[in-house]
Amino acid sequence: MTRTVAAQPFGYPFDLATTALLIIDMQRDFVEPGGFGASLGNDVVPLQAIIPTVQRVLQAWRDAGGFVVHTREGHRPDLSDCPPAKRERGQPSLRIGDVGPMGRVLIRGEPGHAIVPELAPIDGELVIDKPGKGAFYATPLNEALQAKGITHLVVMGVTTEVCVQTTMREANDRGYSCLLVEDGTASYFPAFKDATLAMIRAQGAIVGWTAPSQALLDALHA
Ligand code: TIU
Repeated sequence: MTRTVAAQPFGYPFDLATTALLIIDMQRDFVEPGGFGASLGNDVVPLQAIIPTVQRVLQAWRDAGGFVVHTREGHRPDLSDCPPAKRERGQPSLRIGDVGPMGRVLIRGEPGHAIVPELAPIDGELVIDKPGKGAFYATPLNEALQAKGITHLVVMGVTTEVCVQTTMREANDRGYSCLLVEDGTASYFPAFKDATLAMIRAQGAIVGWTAPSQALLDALHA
């Protein structure tokens, strides 16, 4: 059954059986004080604010029987998958691998690396650990989606212009049709979020579509 979301720049048609809900990096390291995002000098409040919306969409998607994928940005404890250029970038108060209030920053298995409890994955959902900003780089994501016959991705998460946009561009080049949930994504920089939404849907959905969560929920319940 094909459903259509009232989206921009025009309707987004999808079939639940061939669409995955992709939730990007809703980890404590990005949305809580003392994590990676805060160490870069950012205010995490705008990111925390989307948790209830992401939770509402996630619950509706689960109730409808849709496939869910969560991603986590992070590195192995020995940092062998962290390019020195990434670790050395900027002048953070804590670098990747340093010990902070939520354990070693952006390291797999540490408390800060975990997805926030409100959005914790459940049995049957795929969790992809990624060393980069894009979820397709150096991960088994594409193969896992192909094996399930997934052609469409509904995307939420943080941050809009970094890991979300990078992942949507990677997905678009691999042939996936992507919808970004406007109030299910956030940036430390509101202007960057607005610009990203505009550039994604420009030129006739050159990267993908955008829609408010209510439009997606309406299509799911139709
Ligand atoms: N810094 C920033 O905006 N984002 C990241 O480093 N990672 C993600 O977006 N997940």
